[in-house]
Amino acid sequence: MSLKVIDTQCPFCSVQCKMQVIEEKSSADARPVYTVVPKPNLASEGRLCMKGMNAYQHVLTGERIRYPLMKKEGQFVRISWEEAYACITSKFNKLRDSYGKDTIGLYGGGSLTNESAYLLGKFARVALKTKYIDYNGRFCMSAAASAGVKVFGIDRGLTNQLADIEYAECIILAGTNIAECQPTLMPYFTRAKEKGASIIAIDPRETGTTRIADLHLRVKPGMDATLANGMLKVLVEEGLIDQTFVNRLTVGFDELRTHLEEFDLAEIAELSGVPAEKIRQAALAYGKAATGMVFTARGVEQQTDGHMAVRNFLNLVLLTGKIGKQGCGYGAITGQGNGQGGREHGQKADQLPGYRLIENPEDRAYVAGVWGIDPSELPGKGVSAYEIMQNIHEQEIRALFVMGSNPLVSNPNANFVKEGLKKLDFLVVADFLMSETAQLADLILPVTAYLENGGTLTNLEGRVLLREAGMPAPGEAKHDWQILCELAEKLSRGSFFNFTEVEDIFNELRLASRGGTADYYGITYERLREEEGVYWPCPELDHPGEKRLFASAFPMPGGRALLTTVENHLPKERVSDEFPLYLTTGRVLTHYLTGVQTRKSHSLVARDVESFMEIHPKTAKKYRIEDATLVKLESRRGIIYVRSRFSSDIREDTVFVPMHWGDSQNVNKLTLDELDPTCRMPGFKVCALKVSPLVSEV
Ligand SMILES: Nc1nc2c(c(=O)[nH]1)N[C@H]1C(S)=C(S)[C@@H](COP(=O)(O)OP(=O)(O)OC[C@H]3O[C@@H](n4cnc5c(=O)[nH]c(N)nc54)[C@H](O)[C@@H]3O)O[C@H]1N2
Ligand SMILES: Nc1nc2c(c(=O)[nH]1)N[C@H]1C(S)=C(S)[C@@H](COP(=O)(O)OP(=O)(O)OC[C@H]3O[C@@H](n4cnc5c(=O)[nH]c(N)nc54)[C@H](O)[C@@H]3O)O[C@H]1N2
Ligand code: SF4
Ligand SMILES: [Mo]
Repeated sequence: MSLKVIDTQCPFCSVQCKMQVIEEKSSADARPVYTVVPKPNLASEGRLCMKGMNAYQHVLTGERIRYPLMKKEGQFVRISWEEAYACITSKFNKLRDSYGKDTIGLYGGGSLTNESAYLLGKFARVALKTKYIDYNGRFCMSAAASAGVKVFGIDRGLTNQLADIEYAECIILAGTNIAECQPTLMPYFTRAKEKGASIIAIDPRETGTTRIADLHLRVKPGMDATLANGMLKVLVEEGLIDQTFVNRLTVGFDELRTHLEEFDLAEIAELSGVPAEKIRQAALAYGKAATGMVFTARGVEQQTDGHMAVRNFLNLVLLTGKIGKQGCGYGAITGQGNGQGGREHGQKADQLPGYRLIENPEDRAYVAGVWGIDPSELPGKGVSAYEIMQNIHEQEIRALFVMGSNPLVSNPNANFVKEGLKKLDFLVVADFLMSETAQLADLILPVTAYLENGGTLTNLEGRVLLREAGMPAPGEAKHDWQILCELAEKLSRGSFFNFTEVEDIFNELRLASRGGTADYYGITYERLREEEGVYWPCPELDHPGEKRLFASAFPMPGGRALLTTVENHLPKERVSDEFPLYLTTGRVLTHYLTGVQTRKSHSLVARDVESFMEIHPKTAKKYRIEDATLVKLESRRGIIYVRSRFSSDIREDTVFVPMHWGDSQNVNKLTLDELDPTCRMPGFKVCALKVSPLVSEV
């Protein structure tokens, strides 16, 4: 019998729970049996959720892509890496000769390690010299990240450690479903509750998270900024302001106070769908508590006013001075495994490593210096993820290189996106499973998965963690970073990508981020192996890493954070006689994002095999819909078919559908492609919908 123990961390969400995968074989040629055990660590404290427990299944499945595949007459056929690289270079060169450098677009993801994300950004700017690069984090973190930068001067998911949560006397959970999306964090909140904390949840429906709340504000989809205006108004009127903190560490209070005077609480109640008395109760509970924390996630952020909505929640934090000390702070609950690091090192259209800005001359000069190029060679900023899809439609972009995302299922208005992707002259997808987007590709490059691919990832606390590789690559799969280095060589830019070890890339990233906002300079692989992760910013080798931000001031002019006046914004698409219901979208416990990985796991599929629509029984009755039957959902952009699931816990004007399925159950065929004006986040969480029973026509 042989036994192999692989120390790793879960590939899914931002908690990055540490775990061990144990491979047992009764004889040399017997089929291995796998067991997963959690490993104690500072974030999950040794817990694993159902997805982590089963995360070996999709990696060890027979459905892995093992060889480069090229589409010939509609079928994928195996080719060699040499052929694959030759095809890419010849297509890219031809297209660039005809249409210019910006004809190639790159599209990355928040599952990539810091090293691969960094290298993808560098590959775009140095190997291809295109301005068009963006990533799926645009749909995930952009509202909270842009709000954090504007208000605090820095964006890091949580401003403090998870360990601080139990010291909060009042916790606001706005548009976050931790029970299903970061389940191993729930005990932090239940522990706070046991110590007497009151919890306020803001969500249009009841979830495992709202169930632990003392007060649940069942907000109308898209009306969080308005609701927050109501709470702010109560705080000011009741004098629950930390005036010393406001005077010393913020700007904009007088404007905010005057702005709030214009609002009427009854009107806010009407607009937001939350009774005035409940708004008051929530404001009083948070305002009167000695300590408190506010968390937001995609419910508040994936809106066409997501940036401003988050800023209004930050107003709550700042007016009450509840930040920078134990039991106080703000958290944008990061989503993907490396959602945090993936947004710091240059795969976003306007960013260079370390959160430097591509349009800032000093930042350009610094990074160009590290990369050994002239700053004038760096392109300017490109456009956001969905705008890349729009440019593809207009054939401004004719080739797309996707690494670590499934844009066909995760972009809004999926029918439009599919039409565009089909217009491309050349689509390359680097993945380890056959995603819906990969099916449309001309060329698929097989990559290694988390068990085989080492590198660093930064969890939701801003803690950088090292994940070591534990298995050999299957078939001819290569690491993402390896592909980028080899391709750069073929494009005659190999001297800038001369890396043989992933650690060498990290060491260059450390330099490139040095002195930037997300400064990783003091973090080394050696430290990561010795310590249980290191928080950024960490500017020097002997720096412990910043566990709690803003203890004395904000990295803003005069050390002061910015208060914001926010209007009562309405969703971009309103209900009508034809489309009478609101559709909101999100997640369930068992599946992850577009489901490419979790739909390959038999244990997870056994729990949720298909999509569904959560609907209030009263609403269902109105539209002649029975429980557990197939229904047709239609918006102004598309149609999907899912099974109904009755729940008296959802608002009667709202229907919820998860995002984890493709094709005829791809909820993004319905969603609206209006973008937030500041951060370009789509409004995934509201559009107008029509529901009808699916009856066969005889
Ligand atoms: N099981 C599981 N876990 C995951 C993921 C997954 O796919 N599956 N994905 C990971 C990723 S990348 C992310 S970004 C996170 C996402 O984590 P969350 O943001 O917590 O997840 P969502 O389900 O998208 O949305 C959260 C809640 O917002 C509510 N909501 C909808 N509309 C509104 C609104 O207008 N206002 C308010 N206040 N709430 C609203 C929904 O009902 C839902 O309960 O989860 C991470 N963890
Ligand atoms: N309607 C609606 N739409 C949404 C959302 C919503 O709440 N509602 N949420 C949005 C959010 S928050 C997010 S984060 C996006 C996510 O959207 P996507 O990025 O499209 O989601 P994933 O399913 O994670 O796709 C990742 C793909 O990369 C592959 N992959 C995983 N790890 C690696 C790796 O290390 N290297 C490479 N090369 N490939 C890898 C996987 O097999 C998978 O095919 O969806 C967004 N779309
Ligand atoms: S999905 Fe998230 S909470 Fe669950 S085991 Fe993985 S990292 Fe931990
Ligand atoms: Mo996300």
